[in-house]
Amino acid sequence: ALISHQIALNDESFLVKPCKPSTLVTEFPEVDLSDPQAKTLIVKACQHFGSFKLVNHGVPQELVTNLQNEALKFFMQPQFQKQKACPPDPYGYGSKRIGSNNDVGWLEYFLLNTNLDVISPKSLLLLEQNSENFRSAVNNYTVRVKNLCCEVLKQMAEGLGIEAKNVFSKLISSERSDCCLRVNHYPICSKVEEVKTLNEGNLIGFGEHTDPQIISIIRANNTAGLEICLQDGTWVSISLDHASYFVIVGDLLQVMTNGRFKSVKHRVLANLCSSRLSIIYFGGPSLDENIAPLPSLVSKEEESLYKKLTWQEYKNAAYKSRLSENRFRLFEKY
Ligand code: GA4
Repeated sequence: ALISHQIALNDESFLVKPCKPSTLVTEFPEVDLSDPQAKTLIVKACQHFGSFKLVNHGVPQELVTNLQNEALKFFMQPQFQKQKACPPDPYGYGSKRIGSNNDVGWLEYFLLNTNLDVISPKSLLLLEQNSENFRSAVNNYTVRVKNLCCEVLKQMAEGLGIEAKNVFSKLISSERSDCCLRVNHYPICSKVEEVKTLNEGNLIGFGEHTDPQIISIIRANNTAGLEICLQDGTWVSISLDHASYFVIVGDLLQVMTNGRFKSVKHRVLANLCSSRLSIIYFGGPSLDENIAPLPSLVSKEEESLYKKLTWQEYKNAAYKSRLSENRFRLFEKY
């Protein structure tokens, strides 16, 4: 069980951002990675929902539990300890503020580069500030989740009928790939009750956004909170058991598949009853990688929907934008 400390409310009720309630969808694509049909199901889910649940993924529970425990120990520390790697640049420790454009949320988090070849000073500081156990928990987990990420990306390529089945995965396994690990801690929010009884909707833990990278692989300790936006604009909550992953298509994958896969808008609601800890691995290419629709996915009759940008160009622009902004305009041709 999680023991959660409370983020002091004080005059910070500006964090309370009511939003429309969501519906619960029980039928959501779940892919068993060991199923021979997996690649077909993955492609269907990415076209339709931009996301899917993943079971039988082969990542040992112990690696996840270790990282969760180390992360909790980190978050339980007094504020001044955690703030050694604060403010986030975007790497390091952050609390209530997301990005650099005044987005706020009911959470605290840390964000690290996972590729030691291109690691940032703030990521290093955060690793050094913690124990050897913390570092090995982070390292052991990221090695495995990166492999999983590559496996999923290979199945996507196969499912799309692309001959070179490593077109996507090679971007992640490249020496200078820009991958990162984020651990979000959503403390219990006592304001939730108040807002609910006023019937104003819910409180935002992490506001709506799409992920700019290629792919995101999420694991959470708590079933409630995560929601995705369907193509018709309705929000549905995703119930995740502690052993499943949730995979999200990022902006770059939408571009590379020329719009076949949808980079899905998602958000997290704050919770009244229990705190939430989520671990997200973001698979991104190296900064100088050119991203454009794959030629094999643009048939003669079909037009390429997006122009070419390097990940660095897109990332810089994305990090200057507001969380909920539609960043695709940068890739659009007209
Ligand atoms: C969303 C996905 C990842 O968490 C993240 C986020 C980043 C941040 O927290 O600094 C961003 C957000 C994310 C997209 C738009 C910009 C950048 C906050 C923000 C307002 C680490 C990422 O890569 O992009």
